[in-house]
Amino acid sequence: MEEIECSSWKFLGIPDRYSSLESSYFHILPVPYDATSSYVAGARFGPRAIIEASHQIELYDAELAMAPADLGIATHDEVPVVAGDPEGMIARIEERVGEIRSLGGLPVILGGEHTVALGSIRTFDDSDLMVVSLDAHGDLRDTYQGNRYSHACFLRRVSDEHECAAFGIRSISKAEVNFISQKSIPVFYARDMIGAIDAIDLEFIPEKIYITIDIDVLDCSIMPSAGTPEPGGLGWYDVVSLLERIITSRRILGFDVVELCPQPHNVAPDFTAAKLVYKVMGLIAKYSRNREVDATSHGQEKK
Ligand SMILES: [Mn+2]
Repeated sequence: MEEIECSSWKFLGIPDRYSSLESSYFHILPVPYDATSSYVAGARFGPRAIIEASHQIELYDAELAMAPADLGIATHDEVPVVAGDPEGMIARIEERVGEIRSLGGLPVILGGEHTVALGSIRTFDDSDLMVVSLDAHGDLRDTYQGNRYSHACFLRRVSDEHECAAFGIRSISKAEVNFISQKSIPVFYARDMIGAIDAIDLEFIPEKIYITIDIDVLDCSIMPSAGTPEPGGLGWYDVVSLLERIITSRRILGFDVVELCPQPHNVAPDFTAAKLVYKVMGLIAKYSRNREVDATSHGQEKK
């Protein structure tokens, strides 16, 4: 077996020829930010835990019969955290994601609390974009603890600008339920999804999407390392099947995995989060329309 140098600050620890900024398709942006956590703090340690755990992932994905790493995965430096200024933090993330997009790369954000996804989503002004959220919580409050940019308001701020849909919900306030019926936001409750992923009608999802995954969409038995763990969540294969159906034949403009809050004596959830990141890359590589569109755009503006 070929001896490869392993970089501790790279997703998968892959060698330079598979991880250069110029040639990689996927671009990991770690954002260690968790200013507004309301229960367990520590999502700031999420990106590092995911990158560390990723070194144990088998590069070949036997289910997909390919190695997604062949497309190249660059890992960028962490976004430095601005304390006490959520909007300033969102602006920094937006700038860094803009840089990734100008390289022609697909942004992959590692949180951090869910608010970090706003900085990524804000780089897209496409009116036909839908933001697809996987999350135990509604995150549709207008404000939370006096903050419009709390993690609990994430999807509400997205809904100010884009169409959105939410999957895996099992904790939501009455006011949020009223809001979703008022705005006709498609919401799928975890209880109705488990064991029935293939029966969900996903025709309403347009071609262009951004996917945001709060790790607590997974059940707390396999994902205890969440900032706000909830019982009754989806299993690994539920989430993978759902993502495969969402990604197939669509264009994914970017995605994020957020809210991993690592525990010192249980690395399994860190590995699960890392493997989910790699699985989404594989599903995009195999089933999305991304590569077809990228291949025909020949350096023209990619939007
Ligand atoms: Mn959540």
